Amino acid sequence: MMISPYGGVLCELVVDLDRRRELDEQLRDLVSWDLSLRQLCDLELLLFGGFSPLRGFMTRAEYDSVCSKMQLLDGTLWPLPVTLSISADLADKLSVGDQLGLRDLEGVALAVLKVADIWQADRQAEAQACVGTNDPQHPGVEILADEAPVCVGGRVEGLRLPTHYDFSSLRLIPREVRNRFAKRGFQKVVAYQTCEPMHRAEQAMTFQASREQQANLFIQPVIGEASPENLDYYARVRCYQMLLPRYPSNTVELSLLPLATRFAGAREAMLRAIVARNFGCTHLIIDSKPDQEGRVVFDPAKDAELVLAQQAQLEVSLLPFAQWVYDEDSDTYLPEDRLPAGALTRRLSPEGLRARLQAGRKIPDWYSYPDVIAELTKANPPRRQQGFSLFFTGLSGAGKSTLANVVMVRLMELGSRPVTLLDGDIVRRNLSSELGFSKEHRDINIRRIGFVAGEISKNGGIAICAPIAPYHKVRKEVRRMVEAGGGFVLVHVATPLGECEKRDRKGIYKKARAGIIKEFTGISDPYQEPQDAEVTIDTSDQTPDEGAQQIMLYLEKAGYIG
Ligand code: PPS
Repeated sequence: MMISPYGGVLCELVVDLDRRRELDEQLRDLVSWDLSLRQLCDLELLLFGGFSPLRGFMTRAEYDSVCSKMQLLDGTLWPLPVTLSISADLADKLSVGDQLGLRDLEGVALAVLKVADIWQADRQAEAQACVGTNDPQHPGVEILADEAPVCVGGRVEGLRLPTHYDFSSLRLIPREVRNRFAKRGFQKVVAYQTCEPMHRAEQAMTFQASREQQANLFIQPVIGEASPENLDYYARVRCYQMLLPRYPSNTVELSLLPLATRFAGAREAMLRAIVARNFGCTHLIIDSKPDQEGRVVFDPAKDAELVLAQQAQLEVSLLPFAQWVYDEDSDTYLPEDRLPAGALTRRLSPEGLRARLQAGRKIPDWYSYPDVIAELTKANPPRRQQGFSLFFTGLSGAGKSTLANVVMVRLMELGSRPVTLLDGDIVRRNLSSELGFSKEHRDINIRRIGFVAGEISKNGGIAICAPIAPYHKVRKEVRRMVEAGGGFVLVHVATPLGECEKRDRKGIYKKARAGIIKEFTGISDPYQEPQDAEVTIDTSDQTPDEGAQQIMLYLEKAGYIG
């Protein structure tokens, strides 16, 4: 017998054709909400029953109960809130009992929510309860801080599942997966959920885990936040496909999981166990390797205890995750705790792998399979063949434009790639002429620069950007955008305020001190010093040529030029 869905029934929320016609008709007069990428993931999980027994987005009472007691209102164990944040403007237009259309990024109507509650989430308290910290640097806290506090809760009726044009044959819904398992006679199934490519170690570990449990294997790559424009994503999925023939035939299934990661440790593991169970799995292994940004979903040392205590209720066993390392003697991978004494081992960390790819160095055969290595190498050309963005940040008058111009000329002299200068003034004139200097407008300005820089980098060029960019969060967003298709180098032009003010070439500091210019960075508006700059230059004691040389040396050392 296959394991039952969590709560007994698979709650698929997509309605039949007649009801869909009715709702489509009503939708013309309904207010609607355009879902973010993360909200789209949550809705998809709800619609296809991945979050069974949930039938909609949570109300305040459900949210409070989940945060404080890890329970739904009927007492069912449920670890994490599933909420729908909306804008305050939209909330003002809604009342309890209304219907709200939910649309995807292109405006296609996917569902209708019957409003049962309009309420305010306490994201700080939620972070403390669910992620276990309020540290603003923690990825789980960062995600929650981005969510607007106003939420709408209520049951959802689905019109259709979101459309995916990428790897559509690998996007099985729980019902389809369960049917496949049934046809193949899979009863015990180990789910392996990962955000990273799989290599020999992961193959050995998943194979061994399923063999020990006398179970089959279900590889569920978590692809929630991977935008279809992210080149790595395609390579990653192709690598999973290449791995399948390395398992005995008829013992493994692969399907992509559109889950938005919450980085919530033990509670996240429980949520994933529920999702895995809804797909028909009895066991779960969560990859605990850090992702490209060093973020970890689950840390066995810290988080396993709480999950193990709840696994009887979840009816899904969490399998311990030992590190598997290459043993030279036996030419196999073994769990670290089962290595023979004095074994000669080899390891390559995710950072080590990335560094090798960036430098165009060989990936050793003992680490991965030849076709997987070829795929990764193709998707991650060495830095000298990639486009990149040089992103200067610093106060007005710090010397960003001067440095950017000198570096631009140096890179043009090299002639390796086309160079585009997106200086603060140029952008303000051409791309952002309607914007002022409020935080909101500055963030829009920087996102626009990031978008253009990302496109240039993705297509093999060099974008040199030189805005003030005073806020850390949006700088980080831009880094992510650009790194999806190229390199990103943050240069902090750290000339102190006193020096910038002393120079005051545009007379602008004087006006700011006199209050004629409001919200002026460094005087009446904040500048958040970057902690993640690749290069830091103080122009008070360096000529532009010396500063530019420092940047060129970094580019050479990091493998972008030379
Ligand atoms: S931001 O914050 O990144 O969007 O700013 P940016 O697009 O780089 O624009 C900065 C230039 O605009 C002039 N200016 C101001 N700067 C800061 N605060 C206020 N309120 C302001 N008003 C006008 C200023 O001359 C900046 O030019 P640079 O070249 O940096 O000196």
